[in-house]
Formats: sequence, C-alpha cells, structure tokens
Amino acid sequence: MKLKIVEYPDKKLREKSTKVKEFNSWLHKLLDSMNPIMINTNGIGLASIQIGIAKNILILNIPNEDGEQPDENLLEIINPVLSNQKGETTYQEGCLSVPSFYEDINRFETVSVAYQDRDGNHHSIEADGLLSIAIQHEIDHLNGILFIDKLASSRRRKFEKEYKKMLKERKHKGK
Ligand code: QAP
Ligand code: CO
Repeated sequence: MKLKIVEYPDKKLREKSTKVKEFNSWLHKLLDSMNPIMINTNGIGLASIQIGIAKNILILNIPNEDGEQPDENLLEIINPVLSNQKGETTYQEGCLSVPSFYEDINRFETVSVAYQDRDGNHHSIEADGLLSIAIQHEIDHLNGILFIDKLASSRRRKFEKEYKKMLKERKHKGK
C-alpha cells in the first residue's frame, strides 16, 4: 500500500466517499497503515480520501495534556453520521492535505456521531472541544469539503496566492 498524502489542489480531495460494507482484513490493513502516517506527519485526524481511498473512514487521535498521542486514544470511525449539532466555536484549523496553512474556522461546539468500528460494531459518542472540531473537519473530507472552502471569499483568494507561493518555494527546494 502506498502511503502518500493527497494535497490540495488535487481533485481527488473533491470525491465523495462511500459507505464501507465489508469489515474485513483489507479495512484493518488500511486502518493500520493510516495511523503511522497521521502520527509521523504530526496529524490529529486523517480521512482515507487523504491517502486516495474514497471510503467513509477516518481516524483521530487528539493529543493529551502532555502532547502525547498514545495508541489507546486512537479513534477509528467508519460510516459516521452526525446529529445533535449545537452551539458555535472557532478554532485555528490546519489540514495535512493543505500543508503550512492555518486559519480560524467556525464549527458547531458539540456534535453527536454514530459510527461503526473496524469490526462493524455500532457506537455513538457525544463530542465537544477539539474532538468535536476534528470530527466535523474529517467528516467534511468524506463529502469532498476542505476547511479552506469555509473561508470568506477575500480570505480564500489570499489563501490561494499564499499557497501557490508555498508550493513554488517547496518545488525549488526540491520536495
Ligand atoms: C484536522 O488536521 C483538524 O499544515 C486535522 O504542515 C485540524 O491533523 C482537526 C498538519 C484542526 C481539528 C482542528 C497540518 C500537520 C496537521 C499542517 C491535522 C502541517 C502538518 C493537521
Ligand atoms: Co483535513
């Protein structure tokens, strides 16, 4: 399995992910390969579309107070469904698929999410704080939506300019 993060403006990120129907060893291997990619790139959340697989799969590992992300805090979320979205909060978001760019984004403060685990068992959680924000960010990926889509148009244009510049500089440095 190749392990490269799909980066904006790759159109792949606009694909709509589809439901997982088989909770088999392919799924387990995929989840097992996503975790080190997320951890090694300093991520707290990763949707499978970000490695090119358009399935309703995401993982999250919100750092604890010491900034650690132990495996026991890993959340594997398959086929999520959001409900009970309440309140409002703002957080400076980033995305592994939009490297080096961070901006304040408005989200719901609390959400409920029903989902399946890697074995197909059903669960639901109520989330607030950073977990709630991360869940909303990752579920957007499953619908082909990026956090930059939520910027006001003038800020979006500024982003496009800055991002192009960043990509150019990175290319010259030979990445
Ligand atoms: C989504 O984002 C998220 O630009 C997960 O150079 C973001 O893990 C959820 C990252 C904010 C909640 C709040 C971004 C790493 C990681 C970068 C990430 C970068 C290196 C982003
Ligand atoms: Co993202």
